[in-house]
Amino acid sequence: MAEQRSEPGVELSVILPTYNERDNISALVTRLHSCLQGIEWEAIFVDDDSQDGTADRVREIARADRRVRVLHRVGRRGLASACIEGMLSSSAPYLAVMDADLQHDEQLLPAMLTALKADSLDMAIGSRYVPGGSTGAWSADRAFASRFATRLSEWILKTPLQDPMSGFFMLRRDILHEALPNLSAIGFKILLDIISSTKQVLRVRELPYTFRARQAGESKLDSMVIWEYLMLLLDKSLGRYVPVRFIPFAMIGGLGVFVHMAVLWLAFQGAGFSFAVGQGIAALVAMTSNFFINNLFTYRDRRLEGWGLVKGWISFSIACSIGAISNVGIATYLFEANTAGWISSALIGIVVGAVWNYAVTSVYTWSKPKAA
Ligand SMILES: Nc1nc2c(ncn2[C@@H]2O[C@H](COP(=O)(O)OP(=O)(O)OP(=O)(O)O)[C@@H](O)[C@H]2O)c(=O)[nH]1
Ligand SMILES: [Mg+2]
Repeated sequence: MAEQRSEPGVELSVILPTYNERDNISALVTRLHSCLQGIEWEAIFVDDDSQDGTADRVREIARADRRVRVLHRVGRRGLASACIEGMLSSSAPYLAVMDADLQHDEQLLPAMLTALKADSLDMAIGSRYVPGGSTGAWSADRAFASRFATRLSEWILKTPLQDPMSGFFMLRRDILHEALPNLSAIGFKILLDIISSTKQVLRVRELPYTFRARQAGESKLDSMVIWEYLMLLLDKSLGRYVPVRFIPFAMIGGLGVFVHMAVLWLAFQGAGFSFAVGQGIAALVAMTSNFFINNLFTYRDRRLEGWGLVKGWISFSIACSIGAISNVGIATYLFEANTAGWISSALIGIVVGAVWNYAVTSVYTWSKPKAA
């Protein structure tokens, strides 16, 4: 059979996560062309179904430029998971991750590649905190938040780094595959996730660059980024022992007890309802508020909306009612059979109820999104 290969494969894939970045795409591709001359590269945009037509814009460019393509994800959001999927869709031996909003200095890419090859490093990182680098025109608040988050990350880091929060880096493919089984894929901090997921301490070099100001489009950073960051730290430290979502789920459950007591007090003592009716109202209010808080925080990446929200609330209420009945039933059985004292009986009942609620609602209320 005739030899079919004609062109060399790609050496470097640049992964560019996008959410509403349409007006930055064209300038970014032009800049990549000018700084990556002499390198076999491709740009993989990973777009989470942006409303502004980012994916269409990339496809338009890709029709005239085979170095460019888009991975269009539907029904999912998340910077870290987008980067992972982008990297996995590539066959290149070297992988770079870079923001698509022109804030990262693309001119650093050739130096990163040279450093990886010449000095047999595992990873090269664009760093704002080594000499010569800078965060540019950041507000004092943002600079403080970034420094604080960096300090917190020392808790889980194996490789000491000046800028583990950077979203701009290049690595060898085998490092990604080594980290893959342990990745959390939560939130914004994909570099931190990778570095803390490999068994070995990585050989890393940080190269300085200045973080540019955003020209077009809007920042996606919001206060939820802090929550997702905490979830990542929890998953990396306790995820081995307990599913990370169980922790906020149980904390919100604890909060539900206070809501229950407050509503019971209002209904029973204040409004004069019978104890049984007061209990019913209190349980319903507590379950409902727990459902909404979990939907907002614990299952933020799978949050239910519209009709899904109503269906989710019904399945959550049914599951938690069964959980409450088994909680009381088990505690009563243990206590009456003299197996445990009243405190231990009650605590065992609570734990069984909480695990049941978590397990059932994670499968039925917030099931994993179906393939689109
Ligand atoms: N695919 C995907 N990309 C995202 C998501 N959130 C943010 N991005 C992209 O990730 C990159 C970084 O997000 P930014 O909002 O710019 O975050 P930042 O650079 O830390 O913050 P600013 O300095 O305020 O811009 C940008 O290219 C975004 O379009 C997401 O949920 N999914
Ligand atoms: Mg940005």
